Amino acid sequence: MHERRRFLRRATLALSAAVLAGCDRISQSSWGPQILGTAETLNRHVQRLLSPASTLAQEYTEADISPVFHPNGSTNPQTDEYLMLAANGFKDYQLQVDGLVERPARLSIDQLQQLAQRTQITRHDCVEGWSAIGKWHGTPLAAVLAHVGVKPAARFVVFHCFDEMDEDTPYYESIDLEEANHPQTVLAFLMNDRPLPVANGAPLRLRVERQLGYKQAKYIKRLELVSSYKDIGDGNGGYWEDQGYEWYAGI
Ligand SMILES: Nc1nc2c(c(=O)[nH]1)N[C@H]1C(S)=C(S)[C@@H](COP(=O)(O)O)O[C@H]1N2
Ligand SMILES: [Mo]
Repeated sequence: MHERRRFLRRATLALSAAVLAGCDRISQSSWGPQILGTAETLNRHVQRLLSPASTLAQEYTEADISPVFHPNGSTNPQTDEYLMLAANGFKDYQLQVDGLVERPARLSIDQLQQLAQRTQITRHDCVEGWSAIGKWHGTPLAAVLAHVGVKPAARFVVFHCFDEMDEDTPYYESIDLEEANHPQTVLAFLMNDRPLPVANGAPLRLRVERQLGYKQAKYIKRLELVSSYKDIGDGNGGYWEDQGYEWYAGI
């Protein structure tokens, strides 16, 4: 597995170099700068060539589920809004969905459940060097997007979270619409057959299984459809991205 990953990394680098070599010419044309604006975007495009949109992350069996799923990052949000919701078991929770959508909505967990449901057992890989296998059950993000109707100008889904990091900066993340509509991209409310624990992101977290741990936004408060994430946070598409991590965190 490691060998294969190393091979893919190397192939990615080689391809990036090859594409970059042709890049000067491409960036003369009007669409060039948009598509090849940053090495980051390029990296994502090259990764997509190696692993197309339809690729599924590996799924595991019940026997593979880790006895402990180590909570990481925020594990106990302390904002007033979150504490109020937590105080009565998140019964009043509603996911806000707005931005570039036809029908902005507020959806309870029950309403989400009625849209569609999916279960998957997958491996979570954190950049800090640990992995864990967990069983996730929730609503595919694609079903939520279909419910609200995505406007043509929308390109990304931004996940705004309840928890605040240093200096009151809220955690946030973003993925593009291709990733958002992938069958394994799920808004999960059950973990290992039980309501998601607070430590792991209650009441609702993202599972976007082909990417690293920091993309798996916990404590989701609001989904915002945007054409660009430049005006959110420091403009790099996520809390950790604003500290220098890659936006496309492919595994
Ligand atoms: N809202 C929010 N989401 C978050 C984080 C966080 O601090 N806040 N940490 C991320 C990181 S780095 C990891 S590895 C996973 C950890 O998920 P877990 O607590 O279920 O293990 O959540 C991710 N999502
Ligand atoms: Mo992580």
